[in-house]
Amino acid sequence: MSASRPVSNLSTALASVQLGGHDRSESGEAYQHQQQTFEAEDELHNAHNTNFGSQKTAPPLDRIGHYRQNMPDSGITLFSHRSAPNGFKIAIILTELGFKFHTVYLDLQRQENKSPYYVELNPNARLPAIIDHDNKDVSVWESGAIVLYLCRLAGPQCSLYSDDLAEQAQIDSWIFFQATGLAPMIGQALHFRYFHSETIDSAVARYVAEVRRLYSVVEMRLAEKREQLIIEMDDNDTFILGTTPLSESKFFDEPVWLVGDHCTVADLSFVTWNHVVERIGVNLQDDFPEVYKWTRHMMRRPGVVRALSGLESSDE
Ligand SMILES: N[C@@H](CCC(=O)N[C@@H](CS)C(=O)NCC(=O)O)C(=O)O
Repeated sequence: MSASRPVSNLSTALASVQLGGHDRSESGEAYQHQQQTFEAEDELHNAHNTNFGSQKTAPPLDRIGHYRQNMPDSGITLFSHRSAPNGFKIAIILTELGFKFHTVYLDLQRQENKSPYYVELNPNARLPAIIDHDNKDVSVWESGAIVLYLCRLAGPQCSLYSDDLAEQAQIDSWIFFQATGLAPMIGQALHFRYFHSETIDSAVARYVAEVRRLYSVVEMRLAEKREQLIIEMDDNDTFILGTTPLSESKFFDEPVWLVGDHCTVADLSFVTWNHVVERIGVNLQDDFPEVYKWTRHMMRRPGVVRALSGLESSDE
């Protein structure tokens, strides 16, 4: 690990990342072709023991295969990418919960996510995925599922979850909303704005409008939580709810959270995505002021700062 320079550059590096599908590469054909053009690991055709079911001949050993032969015997491995919001989302949760983990950054230009050794871990060939070395090297994929796995792993007292079933259900709802609603829409908006082969204004407009609609759902929730906080806490005689602007309450800038009265994985799952929406023309400060304040509060947390710097253990 080299601890001297930040490797996270979420908003600027996104320009070089393909967020969409990859046509013929989905079949693995392009991956194979690509690997032949890179000389780096071609000599590593040695015997190896990674399990490929009934397949008699294991695929040529690439960087991921090699890593899997030499894995740590404790802690967690996170497979990520330097500009993947979903990968840093998991780094944040791992860091906040105090798990020991090691990050392997995949090279998407080299289609390392299509490596058979990676697809065996994550059949969807996307990032992130984790391996839990303290639990029979089980692999978990889909960022929402990873978040929930980590909460369970942390135990009933998990500081970022809840021990109340009703609150758990609410936290899970926001996690699913973020992973299956918001993130894919931002991904599509970025794709049509920056990467699509032709300019289709109506597609950009459609996805940006949907992102705005989804952020308004979050804004509404946080605004309700703020109103509730002010009603409960502001005993100032000069503050009259419904008459005095909320901005005059001393609780106007206090942190409020999606569920309950403390920060949970429901909130933290949004941080990295809130970072990139500026690139599709969504200005959180102007258009979604509660979302903006909420993001700023989360960005001040030491665990978030550390995870976003990418300076925890990595393979470089
Ligand atoms: N629903 C998945 C989405 C995963 C996903 O699309 N990840 C992006 C990075 S944020 C990726 O792997 N992109 C590479 C590619 O599309 O080839 C999750 O939440 O884990």
